[in-house]
This record gives sequence, C-alpha cells and structure tokens, in this order.
Amino acid sequence: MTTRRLEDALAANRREYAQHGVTCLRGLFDAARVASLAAASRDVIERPLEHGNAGYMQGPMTAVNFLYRRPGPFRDFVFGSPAGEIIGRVIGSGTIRMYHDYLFSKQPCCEKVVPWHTDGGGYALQGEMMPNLWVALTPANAANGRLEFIGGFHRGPVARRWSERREVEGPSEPLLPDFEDPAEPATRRYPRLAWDLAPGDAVLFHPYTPHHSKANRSPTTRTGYALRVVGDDVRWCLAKSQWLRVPGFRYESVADGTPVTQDDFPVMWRDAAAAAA
Ligand SMILES: O=C(O)CCC(=O)C(=O)O
Repeated sequence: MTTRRLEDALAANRREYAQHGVTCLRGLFDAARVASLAAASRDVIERPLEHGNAGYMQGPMTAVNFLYRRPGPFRDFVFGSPAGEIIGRVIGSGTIRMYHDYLFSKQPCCEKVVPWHTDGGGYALQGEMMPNLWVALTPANAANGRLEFIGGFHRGPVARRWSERREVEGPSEPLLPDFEDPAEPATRRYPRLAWDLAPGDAVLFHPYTPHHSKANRSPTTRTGYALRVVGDDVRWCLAKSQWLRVPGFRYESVADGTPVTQDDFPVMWRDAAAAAA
C-alpha cells in the first residue's frame, strides 16, 4: 500500500485512538505472514523456552517475550511488515523503535484472567508514544478471552496507575479503579470497548489505557502477538518502575529524561519524508 493510501486508510483509526486510547485495525497485514506467525506461535506454545523468555504469567497461560530477538517469523514481522509504519502514522510519531514483544496464548478452558492494568505503569519510561499493538493470530472473541478496554480513561491523570501493583507494591501506590464494580464512578463514566478479531486483525492501544482479558471458556485456542514500541516523545524515567526489565540492557548507562536511542531498541520504522525535511 502506498504511503498516501495507508494514511487515508488510517484516518479513522487516528481519531479513534486519540479519543478512546485504543483502535481496531482490520486486515492490514499480509495473510501469508500472519499464517507464518500463527504456525510459529504453535511451536512457542509447545516449547516456550526454546523461543524466548518466560514472562511472569507463563504457566497458567503462554506468556513468552523477546521472540523477535531470534531469526524467524516474529523478527520478520517486526522489521519486515508495515507494523511500525502503521503504529507511527496512527500515534503521530516519526520514528518507531521496538521495546519488547510478547506472545500471549490461552488454551481452551484456560482459567487465567489477566487483571485490569495499564502497560505504561510498568515501564522505566515516560511519554505518551509507547503503545501496544496486539495482533490476533487466532480468532479472539468474548468467549475465548479477547482484550477489553476502558475507552478515554488514558486522558485523565488517574490512568497513570497500575492495578496489579496492589499485590506487589506498598499501599502508597495509587490504584486503578475496580472496573468490575458497577457502583464505581469510572465504570459508569467510561465506555468499555472490545472487538472480535480475525487472524491478522489487531488492536492498538495507548500505554495508559486500562485493559484486561478474561478466561478462555471456549473449545479453541486464543493467541495474540503483542508489540510494545517507543516513539518520539518517550524518555527514560528510572525512578518510575523497573518492573519490566529488558534482558541484557544496562539501565545504569542511561539518565532520566534522555531519549530511547540505544541499540537494544532497534528502529522498526522511520518516516523518510519527515527525516528528509
Ligand atoms: O493477551 C492477553 O490476554 C493479555 C495481553 C495484555 O494484557 C497486554 O498485551 O498488555
């Protein structure tokens, strides 16, 4: 697709992302590439540690990260698909760098509920341009644990909270509201958004958009490949959180307030027109 056509195709997504902090992207990735990712994901589910690192939810569900660091379909997708350009054009960033990836899979009858959280709260980074592109590799729907979002919440200061910390941090850490409580004002105020996805469809969401996924109560597997990326306005903020540590990265080598330009975070896409201007 030409840049002009892609820009046009994404106009509604840009508006939706700005308003709700999440947008659904349908059919933008090559079907053969998605099929190759889906096949690779089945290998990861069988032998997770041969492909990447175990995330903290690995076990009750498949949660394996840094797959893109090894040659193969995940790396090819990160650097050879239009994912970086699509993200950059929706969020308005001239450069998109890889921060980390995650394969998340729930087998049939997987009871694991991923609780409400925001991704940005767990990074040693500050800024708005560090979204998550979650690409469906199987159908994802209400029965098998699709992602659900709290629309518009990212625009309020309270969104800089991270619910899962209630278990691991002290009581001084502010909490996300309990979106499961119908009496909670935020539950009434903000819309709950979710889309059924076909393989190759994706949701792109802001780092401070609360999201969760329920158990898989269906007979089919639900798998998604999540890319967490950084754009132009992102800066190191070591004081904030080092909950998600990037393996091999020397955190002591960076200073708060400096941009993320280190080789550990390779460029996925750069807007050639903006760079030439
Ligand atoms: O795939 C899931 O169920 C959870 C994904 C998620 O929470 C994330 O990518 O941040």
